[in-house]
Amino acid sequence: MGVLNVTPDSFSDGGRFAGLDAALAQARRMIEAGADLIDIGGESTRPGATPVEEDIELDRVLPVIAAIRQISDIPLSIDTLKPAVARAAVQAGVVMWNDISGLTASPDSLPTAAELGCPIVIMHMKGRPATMQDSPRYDDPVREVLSDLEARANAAMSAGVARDKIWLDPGIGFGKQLEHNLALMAALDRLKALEFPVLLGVSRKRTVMAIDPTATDPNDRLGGSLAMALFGAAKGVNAIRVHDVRETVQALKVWAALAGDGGASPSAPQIEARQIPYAARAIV
Ligand code: HH2
Repeated sequence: MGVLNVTPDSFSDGGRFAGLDAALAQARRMIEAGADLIDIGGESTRPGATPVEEDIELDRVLPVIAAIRQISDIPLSIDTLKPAVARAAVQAGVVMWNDISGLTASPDSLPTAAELGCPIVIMHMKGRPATMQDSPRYDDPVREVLSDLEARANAAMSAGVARDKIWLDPGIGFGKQLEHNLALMAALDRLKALEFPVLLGVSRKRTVMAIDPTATDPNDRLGGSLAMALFGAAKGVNAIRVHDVRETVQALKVWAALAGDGGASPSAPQIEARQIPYAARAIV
């Protein structure tokens, strides 16, 4: 899943793709680089971000959706907290709703998800972007995140969302410190065991800087992002949300070739890694 932020203030690429031409050119690059899905966002959710008004968000994302629909049939997802934005995006041709609040941001979120009938990413977030990194605490991060995600999936199904439309995402960096993120990465196979497809977003995140303090610039976090992406693939995640599509696709291809052709018989997670592109296509 390639990230297309049409925002002035996203943490790693804010302002770079805010204009229509730049956004379209970036979409083209990601498609050529092998993205299976493009996630369009019109509101930054970086730590400390302030929310944007609905009409501003719509003005940012709808022209970009329309322009991409003119040049490609690549599946698109909309990264939004707002049910009205999700609905307008789906009417414009988007096929997936990526909601970092796990359908908790508005009382309309659950009924809208059921009404739209498209795949939904339910991500775990503790708190809200403005304050989520103000010393988040967990007694047992893995148990708490998994049980929250399971509860949100159950709430979605009770509201009428079909089970096979639900994706889960541990929300790396959303109300979590380094030790929480590392514990969740190590437990991705336990998340997979809930039997929903899993999306992982680790690209250029502060977790990399927490391990390599020299990587203060998000654009200097590619090595760490690739390490986390491959680690997630080894644990069987079904899609990986990334800014650097070409580099990530290359890393996954080389790793899958090594896993498949290296002599030893591939383990179950390695076989799943080779199916990542197909998994995303099949479910969308
Ligand atoms: N991370 C970001 C935004 N949306 N959605 C999902 N499902 N999972 C994630 O990990 C995730 C997400 C943050 O990254 P980015 O979009 O690059 O930054 P910003 O929120 O500043 O626009």
